[in-house]
Amino acid sequence: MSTLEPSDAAGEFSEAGSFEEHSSEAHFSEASTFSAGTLVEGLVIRSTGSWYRVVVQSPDFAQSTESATSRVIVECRLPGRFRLEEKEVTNPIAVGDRVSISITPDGTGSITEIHERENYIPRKATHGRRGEQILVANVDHAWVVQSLRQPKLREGFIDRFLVMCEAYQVPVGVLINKIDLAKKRDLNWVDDLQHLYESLGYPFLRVSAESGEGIEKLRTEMEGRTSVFIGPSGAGKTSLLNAIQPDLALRTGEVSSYSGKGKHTTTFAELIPILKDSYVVDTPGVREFGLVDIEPYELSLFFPEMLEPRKHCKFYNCTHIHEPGCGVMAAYEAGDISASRYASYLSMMDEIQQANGR
Ligand SMILES: Nc1nc2c(ncn2[C@@H]2O[C@H](COP(=O)(O)OP(=O)(O)OP(=O)(O)O)[C@@H](O)[C@H]2O)c(=O)[nH]1
Ligand SMILES: [Mg+2]
Ligand SMILES: [Zn+2]
Repeated sequence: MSTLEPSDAAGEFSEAGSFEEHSSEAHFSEASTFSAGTLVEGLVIRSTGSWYRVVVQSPDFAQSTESATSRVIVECRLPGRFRLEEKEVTNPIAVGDRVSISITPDGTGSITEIHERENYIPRKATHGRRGEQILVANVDHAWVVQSLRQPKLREGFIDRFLVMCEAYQVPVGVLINKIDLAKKRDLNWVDDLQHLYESLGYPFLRVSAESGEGIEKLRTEMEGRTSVFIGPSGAGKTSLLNAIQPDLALRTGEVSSYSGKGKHTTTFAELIPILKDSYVVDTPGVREFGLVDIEPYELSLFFPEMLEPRKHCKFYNCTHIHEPGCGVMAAYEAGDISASRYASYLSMMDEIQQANGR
């Protein structure tokens, strides 16, 4: 069982990305046996911009006993009219979307309908393009992944992502990886963080892809759900998935000892089948998670500890920074709001106000 299959051995020498290629395809049976014109529903697991990889129930499902082989992959195109309809987003269809497709004579599919999303996580468009991009749709649970060191844990990153998830109604938790690298004082810090985030209602797990600590707990959290991992490059998102299910054998990268940063090993978001009836989206590392579509006066709605104090503000449009009679500042001064969270609030407010002023 531990020996490499010939295909794995070959993969070691091929281009970047080929392991991911290999691992996702291994879960599904080969080419579809649908006849042209058939209409089916499926789940988008990968998007390259022009082609969408969609997983659908196999037509010979009845004879199949194993669930993995009851599904097939259909490579699909999106007719131009959809691209025109959704102007504000740069990608009309995202990983995680449920779609209807029509099988074409060459065995590929044409997307005919995008089903309504339960939720989604947006991010600012990359490569200097304007507007927003949908990172992933229909998420059951998101995890913000930070490594304790290499790269160093940043509370500001955690708070930004938590705010985005609150704003977009995505359940979210905090994962602190590389706990094996912890020194004594690091552990006290992590204890404080755990106390803080749990008191705000966020699940908090300390894990190590290296030593295996916490992996069983994480596995339980992921079972039966579609999860997504977000964090900086090098935090160990992909390594955690490999620890959860070693036969995924996804490509991981080194962290540069010079900069302490990762090298962007994962290059696109992909929905990966993992465990039983579960999916996970491994995303490429992001340096910072930008805020999308949040107004200055609503920012405090996405900080659970500010919900009650903000009711006591004298002004209905209080920004909780300088106004007299501010309930949030009073709570902060009384020690009921942590210094790091209030600092995150100020930094996000600054970003929103600057963006609005432009
Ligand atoms: N010591 C230690 N190293 C780890 C751990 N998890 C991951 N690493 C190392 O961190 C480096 C980066 O891991 P990746 O899994 O590629 O990180 P990533 O977050 O997927 O990075 P991107 O794909 O670039 O976003 C690799 O060298 C891993 O071996 C851990 O728990 N402990
Ligand atoms: Mg990765
Ligand atoms: Zn206020």
